[in-house]
Amino acid sequence: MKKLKIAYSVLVLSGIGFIASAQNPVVQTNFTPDPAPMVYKDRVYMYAGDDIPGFDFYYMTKWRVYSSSDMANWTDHGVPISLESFSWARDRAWAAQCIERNGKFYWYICAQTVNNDMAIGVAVSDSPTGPFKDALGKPLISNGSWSNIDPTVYIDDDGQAYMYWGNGTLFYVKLNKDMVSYSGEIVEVPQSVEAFGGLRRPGRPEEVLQKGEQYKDVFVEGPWLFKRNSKYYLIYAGMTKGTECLSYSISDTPTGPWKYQGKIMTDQPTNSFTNHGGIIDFKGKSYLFYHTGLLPKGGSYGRSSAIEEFKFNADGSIPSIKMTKNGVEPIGVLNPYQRNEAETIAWSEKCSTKESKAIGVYVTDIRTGGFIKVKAVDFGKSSPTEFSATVAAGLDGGILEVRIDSVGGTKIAGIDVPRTGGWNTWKTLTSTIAEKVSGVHDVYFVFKGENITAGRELFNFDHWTFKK
Ligand code: FUB
Repeated sequence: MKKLKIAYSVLVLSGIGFIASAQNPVVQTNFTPDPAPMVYKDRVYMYAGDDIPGFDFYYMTKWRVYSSSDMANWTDHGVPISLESFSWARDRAWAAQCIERNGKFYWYICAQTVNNDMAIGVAVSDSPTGPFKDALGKPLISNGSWSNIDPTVYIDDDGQAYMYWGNGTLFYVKLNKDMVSYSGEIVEVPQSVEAFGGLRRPGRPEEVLQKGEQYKDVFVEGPWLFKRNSKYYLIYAGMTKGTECLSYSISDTPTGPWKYQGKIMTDQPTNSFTNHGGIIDFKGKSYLFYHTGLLPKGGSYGRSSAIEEFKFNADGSIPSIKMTKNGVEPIGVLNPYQRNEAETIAWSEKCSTKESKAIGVYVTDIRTGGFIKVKAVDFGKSSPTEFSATVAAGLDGGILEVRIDSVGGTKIAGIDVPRTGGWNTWKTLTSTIAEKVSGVHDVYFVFKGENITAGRELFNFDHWTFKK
């Protein structure tokens, strides 16, 4: 048994170099393609899809929400909407975006209809995390076209809302103030060299390049509209050497004419054919959200959200942005003396999340060798005296250790989780603080079982707190 324990520590410690700094992909418990960030009050909400790898197409049935106040620790709010939420939708829960107007939240989605075409719908809620309800009971945009995907909505300073969308062809329409109907015609924005850098070559996919030809750019899909210093920016998935890139165009009006500006993110190791982006400013910094296929077991049909901080150039142009593993640094601290959800995570391994009607989202599928890292936890000047965690175990349970600064770092508390009477029979268990801790630290909740080779599910974990 002793030998086994030593082998385990070496295994864990050897992984620290990568683990300690990684922030991308942002979510490790699920696949999260097509991220759409929204700033509301002092938090960023990230709306994403849900790739189900193992199929040879984008088979997706639901949409997820996460939020963060510091850009590093992301809280999982579960699955507020799915294909089942829209009676007219039968398949392909593809890219979506949620925006707020007058205290209501409008989540624009696209999905395949019973006629096998794609349509855009909208769900509404009083809260950014739901519950959401299909606002119309039918699509907002449905006209038999396969191009009705990837809606993005922007409300201009004069209150006029615009919705852009498209695949291969870009469209827009003016939304009414109710945000669930539109006025005027749907306008098609012509593909042109001036607007999007290149032309779609008829009858030939862009990735097939003839000898001596140069790759051009083109609007492919995934538009994202925003305004900065009186210029309108349209970022979108363009085309590079055989995969999508992120490109952008600008205009003096929200309806164009658009002027192509170049590629933002291109020719980088991504392991995914598609990319899909969104840009926000939050607490004085600018962030690009995008996706890659870089999560283990990921790929073109298993994509995950990632984030990079960047600075606009002095002339307002967007620099070329690199995909990184390190992602972004926290821009705030986490208070350990409040109730914290176990599903508030900066990085995790060997666990996943689930939701129940009774308690909402919780961490499940916890295995030996797994952990949850929470970044920049501020213990203050004096040490806490107690740690408590709310857990449930249908079988033997396991050990929940609290360590600081690394998976093998100083252990400050530990809880032996017994069989609680069921996987949803929750018990709050307390540990005294073994080693005093103060100041700001990364906290690791490390999961261990008695028999480390068994790899069985240990316990479920809902929330935690420290007490002084
Ligand atoms: O996620 C399915 C589709 O792939 C999206 O709608 C596109 O933007 C591309 O990312």
